Amino acid sequence: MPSKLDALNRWVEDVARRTRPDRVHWCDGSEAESKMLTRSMLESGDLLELNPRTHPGCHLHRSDPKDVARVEKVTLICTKDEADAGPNNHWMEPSEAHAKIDALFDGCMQGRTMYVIPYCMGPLGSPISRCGVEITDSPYVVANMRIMTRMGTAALERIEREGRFVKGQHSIGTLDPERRFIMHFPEELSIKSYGSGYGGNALLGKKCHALRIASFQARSEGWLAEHMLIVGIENPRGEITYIAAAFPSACGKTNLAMLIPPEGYRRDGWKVWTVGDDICWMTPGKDGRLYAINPEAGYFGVAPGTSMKTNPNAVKMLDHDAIFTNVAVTADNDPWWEGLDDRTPVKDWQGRDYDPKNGPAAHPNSRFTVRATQCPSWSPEAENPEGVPISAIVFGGRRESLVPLVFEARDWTHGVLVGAGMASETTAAAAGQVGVVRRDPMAMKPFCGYNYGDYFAHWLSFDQPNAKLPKIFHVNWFRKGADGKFLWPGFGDNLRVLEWMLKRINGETGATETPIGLLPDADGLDSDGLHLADGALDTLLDFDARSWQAELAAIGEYLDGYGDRLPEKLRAEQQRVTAALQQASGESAAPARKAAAS
Ligand code: GTP
Ligand code: SPV
Ligand code: MN
Repeated sequence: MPSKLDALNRWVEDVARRTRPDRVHWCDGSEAESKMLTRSMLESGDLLELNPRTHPGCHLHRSDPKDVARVEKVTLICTKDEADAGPNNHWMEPSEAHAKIDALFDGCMQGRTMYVIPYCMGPLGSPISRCGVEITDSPYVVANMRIMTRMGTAALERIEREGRFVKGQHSIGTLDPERRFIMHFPEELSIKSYGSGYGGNALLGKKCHALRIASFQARSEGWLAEHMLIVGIENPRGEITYIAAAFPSACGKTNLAMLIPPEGYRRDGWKVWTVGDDICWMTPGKDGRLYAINPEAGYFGVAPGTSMKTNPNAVKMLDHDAIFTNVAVTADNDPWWEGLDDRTPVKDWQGRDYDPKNGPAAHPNSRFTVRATQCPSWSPEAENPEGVPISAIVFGGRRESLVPLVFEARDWTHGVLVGAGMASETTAAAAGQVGVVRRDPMAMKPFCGYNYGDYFAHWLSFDQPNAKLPKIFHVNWFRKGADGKFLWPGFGDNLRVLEWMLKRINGETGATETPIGLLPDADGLDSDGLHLADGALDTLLDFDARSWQAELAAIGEYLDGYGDRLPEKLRAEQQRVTAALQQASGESAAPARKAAAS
């Protein structure tokens, strides 16, 4: 009798024929398998044991020094028609792409084991979840996929029932940056990645499947696959409101998802629940609201800057059963990174004796991999097959000037413009220059699997008569003062901003209308116990019509790049805001709000 696994078996045989591994291992996700893999990686040096007393079950992996982040210029979307990938993506014609990468895959697994990893993105019993199979020759990838996804026998059983899965083929190859490609074939629901063992390049369930392929599927099926955290905010009355937030890589998603309320708030009974820290799949429910699941089962988080002060939940979840990649180590063989504490490491991320002359001890994109359930604020709702209802969508980026701490979009269409016009300073999460402001609509620039023009139209299409859509906000934790320091304390104190959003959602507070959206009134934000510099709050909530005119012009020019794929409605919205700004700056030589230097 033909089985729904026939297609899978045939594909695995085809890949093995091409890559010629010594062995093929089907991963079952068991404890015994994990122990066996860890043992062999300790022998090969792929993993190093960390202090078993302070960090039982924790290991360090040092990646190749030229393989430490996502590489966008070799990340390709291979659609038949180049226009379907859009100017936001690097594109290659599918048959040319297959030929190029298949040549690299030829014989590349000789002497190695080929692992077959069946996985499920999302709770195993959720109708929103999707399965995939990753083939890889990296045991480190297997160990990470085991933490980051529901991997093994149960996923294989779901694949057998559904007969449907995303095919992901990966080899570390020779780790030569010149022979590296991360290719996506959304029309074939497949991924081919060669030449990198790092994060989003190699753990194919994450950015490749759950964002690039999934966003493409989501468009045709009427849902959204987004680069967003999902967090539940519990107020003193015990009501939990769920928020999804899109910030670009290394701009604060993990931190916001695990926030610990400031002391006064804790005393009053506020609590934060972590559903997800990086990816969110949202779909309209019968009641018209958007329901979200976190397709992942673990966190692949940025280490530097994580401390008992900034993110105590993260520090607490990292003292057992975690993988650390490219961090430094202390004399006690504890993992260490800049910002953790005031100890001095002995070895840097490359295993050299630590010398500040060589730069930071931990790589700026060094990361931890850990099971979601290890987080003290982990929400059991992360296993809810229906997902959680989303009451607010938050966009945000790193902007040292111009952009206020928080504002609210007037409606869904305006919110889509706010998301589409987002920009942020680049970070170490991707190879290339750091600190350059670039447009990063909905924090999806590196992850949207199709033309952004079509993507904006898809977002706009959710505005249906029966829909109960979330309110849309924009935040900026990263505004700096004249002294170059952040004006806002951030981290736990970000709850003050979330509280304002909740009040707006519940109609419990007014707001100041401006052409860019609704800003908190002077006394709108609870700043009790905050020790802000003189005038800091004014600057943080400052709106300067003239500077925003230039920003809207830049957004208009950027959107024009999508030509006739850009929805007319978004263009009209940009023009509406532009006209309002023109009027505002004409009306007042001195802007309505106190303008502080920024
Ligand atoms: P990816 O995993 O790359 O998608 O990143 P992310 O968006 O989850 O970013 P993460 O929360 O790991 O934060 C990245 C860096 O920003 C860390 O060094 C944090 O310490 C820092 N950071 C996070 N939140 C804040 C904040 O509210 N204020 C300031 N100043 N820094 C922050
Ligand atoms: C990001 O860069 O947004 C990450 C890390 O979350 S990676 O998995 O490498 O994409
Ligand atoms: Mn991310």
